[in-house]
Amino acid sequence: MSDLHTAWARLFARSLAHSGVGHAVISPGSRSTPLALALARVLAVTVLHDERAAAFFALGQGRASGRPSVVLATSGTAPGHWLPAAMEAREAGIPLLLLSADRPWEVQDAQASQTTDQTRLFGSNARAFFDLGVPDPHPAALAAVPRIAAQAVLATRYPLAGAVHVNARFRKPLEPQPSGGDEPWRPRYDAIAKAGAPRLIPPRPAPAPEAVALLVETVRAAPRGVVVAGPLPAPDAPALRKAVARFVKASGYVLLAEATSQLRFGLETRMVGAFDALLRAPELRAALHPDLAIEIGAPAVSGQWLAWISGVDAPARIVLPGERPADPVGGARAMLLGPIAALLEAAAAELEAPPPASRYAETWRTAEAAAWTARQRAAAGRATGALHEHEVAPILCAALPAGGVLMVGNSNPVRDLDHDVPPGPTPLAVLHQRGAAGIDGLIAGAAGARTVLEGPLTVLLGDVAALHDAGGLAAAAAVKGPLAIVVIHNDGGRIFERLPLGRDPALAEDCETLFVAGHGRAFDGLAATFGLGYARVDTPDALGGALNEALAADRPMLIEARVAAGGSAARAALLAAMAKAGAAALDAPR
Ligand SMILES: Cc1ncc(C[n+]2csc(CCOP(=O)(O)OP(=O)(O)O)c2C)c(N)n1
Repeated sequence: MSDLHTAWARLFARSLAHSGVGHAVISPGSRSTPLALALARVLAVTVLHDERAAAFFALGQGRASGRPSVVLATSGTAPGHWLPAAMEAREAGIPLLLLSADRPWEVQDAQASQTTDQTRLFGSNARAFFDLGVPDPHPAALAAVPRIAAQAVLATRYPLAGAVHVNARFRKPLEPQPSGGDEPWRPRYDAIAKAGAPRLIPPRPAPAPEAVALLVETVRAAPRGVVVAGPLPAPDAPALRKAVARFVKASGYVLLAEATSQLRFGLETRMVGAFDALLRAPELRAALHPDLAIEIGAPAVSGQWLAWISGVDAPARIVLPGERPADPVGGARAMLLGPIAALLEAAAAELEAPPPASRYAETWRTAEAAAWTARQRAAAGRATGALHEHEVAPILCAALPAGGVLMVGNSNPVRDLDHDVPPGPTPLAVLHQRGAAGIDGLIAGAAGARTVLEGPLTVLLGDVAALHDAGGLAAAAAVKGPLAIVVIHNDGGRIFERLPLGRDPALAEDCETLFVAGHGRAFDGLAATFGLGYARVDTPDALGGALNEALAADRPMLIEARVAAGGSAARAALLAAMAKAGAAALDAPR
């Protein structure tokens, strides 16, 4: 009797732990038995049946920590549910390790139960694929196990971050066996296991001198400039904040920071948060036209910015996208790849003395101040006592404790944050799912993030996104609070009302039935099924109260924020008021 499969799985699991993996998310199944038992002995484990939610949960852990978690599932359709998380991991550059158990080669293509082709299941959505084969006592095979584990972990981050797939085959018996002394491979195995996994150290990317030179030269020739910060990873925040503050000071540029950039909150610098509103006014576009725009991170969420840079009056642009190219509208003068913070630091060092405060920066500042004042006034004028969609994000940000973390869902919530919450001095880490901009897996992702964070976490998402991730509520139920799941319930996908489609009266009915698709559902039953705290609120005060409760609770709580109808019209009016006030401020004597 030999217990090779147990030893093999333990060696692999221990090697993952040596290589920096801290968490495993396991979806129960038989074929994965040796790996489940092995992972549970060395890693912090969460068990989730829904493999789709499990992968998003692990993705959320990687998004918040920058370290890959391993997801384990049995053979058959189970690993197929990982695809959306793998796609997001690739597009957002988040490390994720997908470990599928499989049946041995001899039963492939033979109609064996729960058996299908799992090799390279994720195609280009996996950064790498490793076939671990069937446990094999050959010394070379044993020695390869720790190396493959270390290499798979490395591949989640280098050369480009994303999901990595490892397929591991097992023959029965799958359970541990009493070893009856028939294990000639054991001494060699023990030596290999004792040595641990090899350390694989990737090169550290440094900015290319010619990239720094180009940046410095271009900035010197372009005194009126902006830095536009789109989505950036939360774990990079400290280095980014320092570098951007230094660069903005040295260049005299204005920082246009979206909430997902990690720069909008907690950075005392020349900052503008209302640019998506301001760029709606043609006279502001003219007055604020820069000599140069430096884009950092993923492409901005702002529709107005994207429209401006793809139009005939597009500003000259240089893109610092990080490790992968990013210029979907085209036309950038240069793309400087590599570490954004280091590039900006190096350029700032060469730009030397800060230029005197420019008229250009002052124009932005004036328009910014006028826009937020106008928004506040217009919002106050709309207050009715009921809860309005545009009130949710400000109430939420006000309730977050210092050092709080906010995860923001796609569709309107990510835009609400930019439209409703001005930049401020309190630091706030913002987790986001902007890689492939799906509305899927957001609750599961937030639950995963909660397990690797110290403080409370709040996730803000729409009602359709919340229903889409109903399976994610099981993930929420698997973690401790405080985790506030705030669902903006406007009964359907209201973002579609704000698209040209939604503004065409001839398509009004189609928009409602085919796109908004109101459902009239409530969340109390779902919350009860999963044992989550629950509150339904429909006033600003009640929302504030529920948030305070959720942020102090030891279990996750779902807050169903019922907002008044007409949120899309209100949004249009608020943005128009901001743009109008910004434009009027240009003419006012200064
Ligand atoms: C996985 C996935 N399916 C579909 C979409 C397309 N989509 C974008 S927004 C949206 C509606 C979202 O509605 P909700 O979450 O209620 O937010 P709201 O639009 O009301 O802000 C849909 C279906 C998507 N982005 N991702």
